[in-house]
Amino acid sequence: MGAVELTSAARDLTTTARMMMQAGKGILAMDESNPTANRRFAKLGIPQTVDARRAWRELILTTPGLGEYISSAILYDETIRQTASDGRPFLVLLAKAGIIPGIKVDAGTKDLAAHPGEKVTEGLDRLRERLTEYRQMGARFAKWRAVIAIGEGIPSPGCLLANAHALARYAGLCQEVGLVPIVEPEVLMDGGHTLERCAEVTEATLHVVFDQLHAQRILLEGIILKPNMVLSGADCPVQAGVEEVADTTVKVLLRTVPAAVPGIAFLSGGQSAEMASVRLNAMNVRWRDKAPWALTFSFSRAIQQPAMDVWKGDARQASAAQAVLKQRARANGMARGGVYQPPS
Ligand code: 5MM
Repeated sequence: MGAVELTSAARDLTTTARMMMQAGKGILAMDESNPTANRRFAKLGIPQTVDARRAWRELILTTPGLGEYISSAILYDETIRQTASDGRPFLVLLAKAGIIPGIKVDAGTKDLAAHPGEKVTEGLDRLRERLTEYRQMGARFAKWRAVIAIGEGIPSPGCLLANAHALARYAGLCQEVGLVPIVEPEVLMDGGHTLERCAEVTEATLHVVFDQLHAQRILLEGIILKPNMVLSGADCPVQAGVEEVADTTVKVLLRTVPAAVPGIAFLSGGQSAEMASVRLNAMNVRWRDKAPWALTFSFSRAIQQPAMDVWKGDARQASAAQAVLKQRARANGMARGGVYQPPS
């Protein structure tokens, strides 16, 4: 067990984590790797180029008032080094908006040997050096995503352990250099499984993750957890209602996530933007007084997609797209406080 009194380095981590979890705000994930960003562009006929990716990220970062609802933004290696068309570095735009910069540092998923249908996230090689560089550039936190699929006989214990161990090793290296690790074990919503099966797998996953975080001596006060919501599989014929999703998700988290963790910031995982907001709102309405941690968002698609559908790579649509982006950020900021009113 770590010392109960925090060192000053540990206090810095906890301060950053608490700032990321401030009331009425959440985290914007804009850390899509190039293949993912290109895939989303291709669907809308947007050129899959560095310039188009830069223009999209500039549109996001110059959205007026974004910092009213966004505490922090997760960047990608290409993005953290980019500048706006007027020459200002993206990191300067973020500072101007009062948004804390962070960086995705995993190197993506690969097939896990001897485990058909399962993945393991790579990226531990040279991670210490990469984290040090990002810290020097101004990043204050990092993100690593593990992916757990639900299927016949999966996830296996070997897959859960391999992914949780990597998450914990990453978290330790982050805290060593003063970066708050966002720990993201994503149980995928793909498949025909029930809500109960998702709850069972999410609970098993989080148990192993926190066991490994403990084994690697991670300061829990200095991490943010980024889990999936507990949902019916996308192809399940019976889709759980909003309150059932909210209650099941929080009950699973209460069983697995220590109260020392300052905040939980959900991924959207392919839900519609509106459902992601409504479900987060329900969690805060129903559990705000009982949950020991902040419950907020760290959405990518559920914030960006409606705006990208308006933009479609056309500069003339930039202002309209920014208005939609701000609307989604505001909806989620409200949901963070349990005061979101969906449009009637
Ligand atoms: C699950 O993906 C994360 C949250 O995004 P959604 O809210 O859209 O589910 C997201 O941060 C993701 O980890 C990044 O976009 C990076 O993904 P790739 O697949 O490009 O590594």
